[in-house]
Amino acid sequence: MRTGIVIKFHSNFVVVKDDEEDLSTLCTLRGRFKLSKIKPMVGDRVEYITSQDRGRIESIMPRTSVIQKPRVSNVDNVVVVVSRSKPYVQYSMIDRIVAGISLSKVNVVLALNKTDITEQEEIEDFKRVYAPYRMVLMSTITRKGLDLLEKELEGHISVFAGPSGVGKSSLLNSILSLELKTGRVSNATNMGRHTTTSASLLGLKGEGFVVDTPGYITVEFGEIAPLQVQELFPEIKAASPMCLFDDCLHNEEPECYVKELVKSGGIPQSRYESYLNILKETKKEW
Ligand SMILES: Nc1nc2c(ncn2[C@@H]2O[C@H](COP(=O)(O)OP(=O)(O)OP(=O)(O)O)[C@@H](O)[C@H]2O)c(=O)[nH]1
Ligand SMILES: [Mg+2]
Ligand SMILES: [Zn+2]
Repeated sequence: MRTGIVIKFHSNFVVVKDDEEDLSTLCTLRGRFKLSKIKPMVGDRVEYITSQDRGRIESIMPRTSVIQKPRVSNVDNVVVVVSRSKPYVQYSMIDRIVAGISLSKVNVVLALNKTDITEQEEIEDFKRVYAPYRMVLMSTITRKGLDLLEKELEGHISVFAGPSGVGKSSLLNSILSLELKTGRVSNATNMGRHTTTSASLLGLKGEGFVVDTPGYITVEFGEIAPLQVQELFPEIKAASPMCLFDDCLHNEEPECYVKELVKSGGIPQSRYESYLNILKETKKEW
């Protein structure tokens, strides 16, 4: 039995990239899968068998995560691409995207792109505000930071997300052109392109994959309880044990350590405001 990962769909087949060899195989599903409601997804880790040059998926391993747009399983990283120049992406928007992703328990990497056209002060402020996060300062034009980003992607399945115009497609191309420069072309690519609505995984130089379709993150925070919102803001969560009340929402409560930190500059004002805005959205429901 071989093990591999579903990298895309091709007609009625599932394309599985082998874990051990540089080999991609068109696979069908074992009969019982078709009867059950289980459908493989891009990103699935599978066991499969081969005969001649075709394969058959025997089992799908439990999924560690599932994201919906694009629909991919086992995503480790969401790289949130943003810029603070053309377009100037507001912190409130960045906070919303990052908090939304944190709900699904996948790891966030913040990529500040377009540093070639961004004021140094702006870059420094970004570093201060988002210090709790893994972060790459980069430019697809000068290629600054691309090596660091590639390190973050190594050995993982990653998807790019972020507002329009920040450079998600440019970034994908930059990384893939690096791949082409090293002369490595995956077998799956040789099967030719076909139009498809589903995402596919592109193999990186080393271990790891990126999803070919950038994600669009829209989130409803009405689903979560007020006390859960701080789980989405690591610096607020970290300060909360010092508040007077165990269930402090860091809003109207007295002797709130979070509010003290905001006053003294230990927690950025913008982060706190984003926290309060999301908190308000949860309130009606609970
Ligand atoms: N100065 C500068 N421009 C960049 C950089 N990266 C991308 N751009 C430019 O920004 C514009 C938008 O880039 P895209 O890659 O299309 O952005 P996107 O995030 O894919 O946008 P959508 O597909 O609309 O979501 C293009 O004109 C790019 O050439 C960068 O690092 N520096
Ligand atoms: Mg794009
Ligand atoms: Zn508090």
